[in-house]
Formats: sequence, structure tokens, C-alpha cells
Amino acid sequence: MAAPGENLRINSDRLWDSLMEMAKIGPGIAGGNNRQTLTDADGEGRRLFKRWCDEAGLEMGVDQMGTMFARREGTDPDALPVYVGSHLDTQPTGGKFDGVLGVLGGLEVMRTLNDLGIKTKHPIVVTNWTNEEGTRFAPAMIASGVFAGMHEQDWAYDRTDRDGKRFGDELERIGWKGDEKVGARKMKAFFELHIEQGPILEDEGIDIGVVTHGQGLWWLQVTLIGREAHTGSTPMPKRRNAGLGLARVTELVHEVAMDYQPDAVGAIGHVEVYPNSRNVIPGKVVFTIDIRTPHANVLAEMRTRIEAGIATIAEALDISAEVEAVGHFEPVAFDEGCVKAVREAAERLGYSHRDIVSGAGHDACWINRVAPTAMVFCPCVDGLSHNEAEEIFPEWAAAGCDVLFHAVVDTAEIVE
Ligand code: HGY
Ligand code: MN
Ligand code: MN
Repeated sequence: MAAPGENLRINSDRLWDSLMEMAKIGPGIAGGNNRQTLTDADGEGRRLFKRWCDEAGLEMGVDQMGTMFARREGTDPDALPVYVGSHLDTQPTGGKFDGVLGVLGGLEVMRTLNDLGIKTKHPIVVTNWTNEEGTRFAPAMIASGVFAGMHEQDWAYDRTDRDGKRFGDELERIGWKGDEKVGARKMKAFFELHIEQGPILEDEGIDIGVVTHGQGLWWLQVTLIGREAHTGSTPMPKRRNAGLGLARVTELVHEVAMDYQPDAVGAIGHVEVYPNSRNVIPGKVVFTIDIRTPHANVLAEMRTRIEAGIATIAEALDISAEVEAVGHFEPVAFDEGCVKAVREAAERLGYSHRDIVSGAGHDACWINRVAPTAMVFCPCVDGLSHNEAEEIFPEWAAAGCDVLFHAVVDTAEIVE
């Protein structure tokens, strides 16, 4: 089947305008976004996306995890659809492009096909996966995880945020709990366009990242219990200081990650200190360790070393420690056929490209377990993401979306 000509490009201005329009919903305090999952802002962003899909003549379906699927018909309605998409939810201090570029880039593919009157054999479906970020409700990629059979739906519904609100209740509250069975949809392939969220492409002056692998991850939620006491009148030897435990575990995570350079990473991003009073020794600290590496054996070793280290620290400080795994996926190798479609699209379009491993997790990491999957990366300024200062250039967004367009349309097979 003839591939689309190298002259076929998406409408860069329309894509950028849509990104800027979506960025107005759930604004942050420093120019980025705070459109956390299942908040009213998320609901507003979903309504805007649905309006745009309606205007593009797409048929919208919503599953029981709230994931949105907007379908453009193919000439063969029985042919397995090609899926494309990402997520519209953001971090509390998120950027305008993480996830959003993949959803609105998928919509731009549809809009361009409509403009050109192109018909494909396979239907194409653009997707907004619920709660990719995992910041309000852990774990990340929870909806794509249920879709891929990695999490039970009722377990996902029972996840609570720090105010004790349930995922299932919040999904109903914002009015986006669909009736489709999660995972019932079968895919010919899934493609996700995303910003790199790291510095490699920009540093090397490369337009496109052909994502061959995704690194594996553990999120370990740790609860340290000591004893609240007066910060002034309690002698140092008599303290059971959970805050000191947090400090030592933070150092431990860093040291273990540094032992496996250049690939491993580790940090603690979420911390709750109780009672969080200036003159009370912390009696309880709850925090989440995030460790990642592309190597499965190293990921396991890092977790083992960290858990053993926590036990040693707890004993030395006379505090107790509980460790609960709240997020995990093994390193991912994306589908070679789909990766090839991305690489060939970049070559056809004349964009510089290189193979790359994704440092961040993505819905594609789970969907790769149930359908041939690949990702397209574009650079981001200073490699910065999960920061309101996240930035890309319109040309970067357009190049990534052009490659997405060609990879998706190649796979969906142009009929006329
Ligand atoms: O955590 C991640 O890698 C993704 O941004 N949710
Ligand atoms: Mn993302
Ligand atoms: Mn993210």
C-alpha cells in the first residue's frame, strides 16, 4: 500500500492553537498547568476535547475508567483500528505539552485526514487515557494499566487521594464514567507522540526520538513511625525521629541509583510529615521512592538494596518502617514493526532522528502488552518537564506530529 507522500504534513498552526487553547484550562501559577486527573479542570479539558472531536466528525466512546476513544471510520469497519493518543491530565505543577501533545497530535492527524479527504482501510481512534500521571491517585498509567489487565478495576476505583476521595467517586462526580468494558477494544497498533522529558534530543540537535524501549519503574511508598515529642526538651539520645529516617532514606536512594550509572535514577518526590509542626519531632513520615532503569535485573537489585537499607536505618533510629509497592512496570521493548514505521516516517519526511529509551513511563508502556505499540518523541527545552516552565517550539511539535501522521496512516493503509 502506497505510503503517504513526503509532502503530506499536518497543519502546524492549528495544532499549536489547539495546544494553547487547552493550556488555558486548569492553569498553573507559573505559566504551566494544574489539570489533575478527575478534577473539575480535567472535566473541562475533556469537554473541550470532545467538542473538537465532534467537530471533526469522530464518534466518541468512553470506558468505565473514563478513557475517551474518538473514532474515525475506515473503509473496512471490521478491520482492527489503529489507535493514537496519550493523556490530558497534568502534574500539579505541570507543563502544557506532557501528554497533551499526544492527544491533540492524534486529533490533528484526524483533522488533516479530513482536510485531504483521505480514506484509510483501518479505522483510526484517538485516545485520552485517564490518570496517566498518578500524582493524585497512584499508580501512574492506572487506566491503561486496567485496560492491559495489569490492575483490577475495583482496585483502581478504591484508590484514594490525600484527602481520602475515591477514584471511582471522583470519576462519577465529574461525569466521565463511561459504560464501555475496559479492555474490550482490540487494536491493530497504538502510537503515542510525547515530548522527550529529557535533554538528549535537544542537546544533539535531533528532531525525532524513535522510542525503542521504556525503562522499568518501582514506586515504593514508605511509612516511618517514630514518636512525636518536644523539639526543645527531648534529649537527642531519647528521640525516635521519623524525619531523620526520611533524610537517611533519601540519601540511600540517591547512593543506590548512583551505583548503577549511567542508566539508573532514583528520587523521593512525595513526602508527608506528621504532625508537620515546627516544634514537634516528626512522629510519622509517609513518602514515595521512585526508582527506574532500563535493566530488569538492576531494577530488582536496587529495590532489594533499598528495602534492606530502610530496615537498617529504622533499627538504628528505633523507628518502625513499612514499605508498600504502589507502582511498578518492567522495562518495555516496543514493537519492532511499529518502531520501524516511526523510523521510516522520519526518514521519508527528512527529519533527523535517533533511537532512544524513554526515561518516563507512558500509557504506551502498558498498551504494548496488548497491542503492537511504539512512540514518537520530540525535544523539549532544556529537557525540562513536570515543571511549569516546560517548553517546546511549534516546529518541534509539528515535526513530531508529521511523523505520527505518517506512521499512523501507513499502518491504517490509505485506500484513496
Ligand atoms: O511518572 C512518569 O514517568 C509519568 O510521567 N507518569
Ligand atoms: Mn506524560
Ligand atoms: Mn508526566
